[in-house]
Amino acid sequence: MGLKELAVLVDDAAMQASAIEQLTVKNDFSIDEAYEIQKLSIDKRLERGEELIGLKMGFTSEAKMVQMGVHDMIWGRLTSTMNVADGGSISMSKFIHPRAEPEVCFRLSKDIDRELTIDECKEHVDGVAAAIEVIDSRYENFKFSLADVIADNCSSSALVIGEWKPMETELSDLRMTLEVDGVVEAEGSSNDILNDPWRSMQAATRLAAQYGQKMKAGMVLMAGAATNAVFLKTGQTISTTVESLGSVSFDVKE
Ligand code: OOG
Ligand code: MG
Repeated sequence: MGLKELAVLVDDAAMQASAIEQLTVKNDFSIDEAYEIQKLSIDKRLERGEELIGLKMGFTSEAKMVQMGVHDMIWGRLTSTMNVADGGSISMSKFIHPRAEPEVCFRLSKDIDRELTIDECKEHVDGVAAAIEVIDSRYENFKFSLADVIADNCSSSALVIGEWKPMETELSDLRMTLEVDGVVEAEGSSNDILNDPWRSMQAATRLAAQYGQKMKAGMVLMAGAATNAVFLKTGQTISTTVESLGSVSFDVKE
């Protein structure tokens, strides 16, 4: 199958919330080709009127790499329909087997088109926030290879961003938790994200430049989960609390 046809398969699976076999079972493609499949599938969303609202980093913590058995950093794209208001809800019927994970999110204040140093990253951000990412692999049993997950836009399916805090907020060594109905189900530290979430932003600037993806002022960047991800069930309220950044939550509806 060609890259365009593979992009249609992952896009259809996401739109219909219906799991598919891993693409690499019957197709052989490189990591660069996997990123091309991702881009082509996102282009389909943009053609339908969605907007690119930011980028996300994945596998920036040991906990995530161990949980998913994948050992390389990945990046994906976030679109407007994935954005859920803090305190809002998602509807279970639009997902296959969603999981939630606690993250830190950056808001870009300037366009970026090259790899930045950490100090430069700080000059290109005007807000940081606690956030939750909902990931929903389009592959059966949430199982994939590195090439598969990249082609599937790194499982991105929804994000919830808390109140923006000043960019100067110290991000090192902050306790991060994911709560289900108020009970802590996963716990880590902001240092679990590449030892410093700013390093995730720096890696994003490098990877985006490498793949020709512009980062624009106003876009957001999800730094990656600090802990393993937790499966969602209808009726739950999911929240994340990041020390100094506060809490963010959403409800899981039918
Ligand atoms: C891939 C996405 C990983 C993160 O924060 O590490 C990710 C997956 O686990 O399905 O978003
Ligand atoms: Mg994530």
